[in-house]
Amino acid sequence: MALTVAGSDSGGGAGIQADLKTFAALEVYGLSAVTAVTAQSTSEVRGVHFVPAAFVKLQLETLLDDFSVDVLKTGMLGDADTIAAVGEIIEAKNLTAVVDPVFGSSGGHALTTDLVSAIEAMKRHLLPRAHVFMPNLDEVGVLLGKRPDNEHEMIEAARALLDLGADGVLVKGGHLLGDPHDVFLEKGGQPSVLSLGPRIESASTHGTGCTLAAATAAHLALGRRRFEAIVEAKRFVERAIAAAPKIPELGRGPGPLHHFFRFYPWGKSPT
Ligand code: PXL
Repeated sequence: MALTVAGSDSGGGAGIQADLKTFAALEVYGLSAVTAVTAQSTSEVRGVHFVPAAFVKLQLETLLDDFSVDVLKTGMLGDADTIAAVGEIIEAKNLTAVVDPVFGSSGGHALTTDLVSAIEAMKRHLLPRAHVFMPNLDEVGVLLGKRPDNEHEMIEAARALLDLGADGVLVKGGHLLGDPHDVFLEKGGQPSVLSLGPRIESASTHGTGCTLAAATAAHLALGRRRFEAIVEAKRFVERAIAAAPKIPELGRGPGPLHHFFRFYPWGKSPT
């Protein structure tokens, strides 16, 4: 069973919605604690309404008192108090955590109330409790003060994030030019460069980061080891991007992935 702690994307492509679709597509039962509600389409974020940290905590405690959660996944958390509360619960309940350190949308909209305190809280409370910490290059830049712009710098960044206390790190290099590759590093291990093949030219990339983290959490919940879980998750994302159609009905901005590609082609009812 997997539990996502993340924000709602009203457009259905990222956040809680992407996470629950991913869990379901990978046949893992999903729970959710909502940290924020966004008024969002593929082309814009018009507003964000944050859930107070105490109420996020109440959702988590309520769930954890009843369900057996294998893996917790975090996305948009909104503010330092929520980040600290989630970190404390991971510690208290000894949960396996996949942390996607979301600070803003890929369109550049802020998804935290105060960036400085959120960064500090992330480094103090959440990063040291992450089984897998998976920032993209911009998020590495925000956390470490320098955005990697080649593979060597990605490996250095992964080392720095392990030094800050993460147990395993995936630095996602999708925003570098050329074919995408990521760097994986875990405590006591050597860095691995992961690539899946040529970049898929697609306008359907909204929610890619959320989906990758959720798929990693799902594969961990299914019993895979960390490295295999990440490799399987990357495959899932690649196929979900490739299966997504770019049609006008799906909005003017970057479109959602097709999470259920294994079950039915886009647009066809499974019945
Ligand atoms: O991809 C980051 C992200 C996370 N969570 C929510 C979002 C977004 C990006 O749009 O809306 C709720």
